[in-house]
Amino acid sequence: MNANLTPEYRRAEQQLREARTPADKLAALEEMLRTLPKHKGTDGMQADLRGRIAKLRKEPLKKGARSGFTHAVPREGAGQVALVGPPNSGRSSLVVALTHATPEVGRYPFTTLEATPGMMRFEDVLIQLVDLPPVSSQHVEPWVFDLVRVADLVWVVLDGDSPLEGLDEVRELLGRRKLALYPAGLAPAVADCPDGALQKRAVVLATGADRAGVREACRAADDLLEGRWPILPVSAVTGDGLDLLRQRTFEALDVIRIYSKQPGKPPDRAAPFTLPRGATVADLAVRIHKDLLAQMKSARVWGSGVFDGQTVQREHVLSDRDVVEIHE
Ligand SMILES: Nc1nc2c(ncn2[C@@H]2O[C@H](COP(=O)(O)OP(=O)(O)O)[C@@H](O)[C@H]2O)c(=O)[nH]1
Ligand SMILES: [Mg+2]
Repeated sequence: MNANLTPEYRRAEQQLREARTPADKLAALEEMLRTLPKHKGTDGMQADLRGRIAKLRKEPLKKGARSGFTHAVPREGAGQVALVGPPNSGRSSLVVALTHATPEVGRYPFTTLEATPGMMRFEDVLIQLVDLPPVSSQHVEPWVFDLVRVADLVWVVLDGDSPLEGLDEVRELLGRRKLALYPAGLAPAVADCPDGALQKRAVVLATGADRAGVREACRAADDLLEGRWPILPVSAVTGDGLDLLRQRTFEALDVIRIYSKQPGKPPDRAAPFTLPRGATVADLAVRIHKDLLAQMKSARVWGSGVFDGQTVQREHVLSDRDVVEIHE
């Protein structure tokens, strides 16, 4: 079969062969789906991967399953963000400030012992934040690494008083579990990535921007790291930096928003579908309904890169904010 598979896809395939836990398998399958070239010739492979992912995602819910991954958080919205940081770095406070969720905020190092999801709004999409217990050299709940593996993005949440130490510690502890972070917006650095590690995009932020000296500490850290790990100062108390954080997070997820419409009706602007950048009309059809792709005859698109209402085929690559009408 000649599906023009990319080196990224081959790497993900290799990851799958080496995967030992359901979480690793899930992460590898999702990476395969993400990097699989999307065209007619790979429709079957796409369907197969989607089926295997769906099956694995259900697995932890199986009664009496002994292996498996007990703290899985079902993904919702435009993407899942895992909040990783040292004890008391302000993860739970951010989740409280940005979502309707109510994880406990406290002065004790291990206040948060569960994974607590909440939905953060950015413009017309919702992004899922998952508050996690701390990572520290003293102790990490082992399942925290599983959740990081399957997340779309990591927020490294640092205490603004000592951002550099925190960043080093987080990267070191994840690295031991073969998880390599790289800053969103920059390409993964080969030198930073130990053999066989899973690369995860990260946005790095420091809390406490309302306190004296924190912004300076962030700037000093940026200088020391020569701009390789931009640190965004934020405050859960004053809300400083939170708008920028939402925006950076949306950009880091690298998704596009698509509004579907029915023939003769206005588009549904209330709840866009979100798809990975590079997604096609076929990807959208599958997302809308599992049988729609088989029934689809053609589609019309309004948006950038097309004239209004242009008829396109299933391989057509969509752009952010396109309006799409699918004809059966
Ligand atoms: N001044 C200030 N205090 C904060 C900020 N974020 C968190 N805190 C405080 O830091 C402590 C730890 O916060 P928490 O969210 O529980 O940290 P977690 O352990 O990372 O979840 C709490 O006392 C918070 O009130 C912030 O942006 N500014
Ligand atoms: Mg907490």
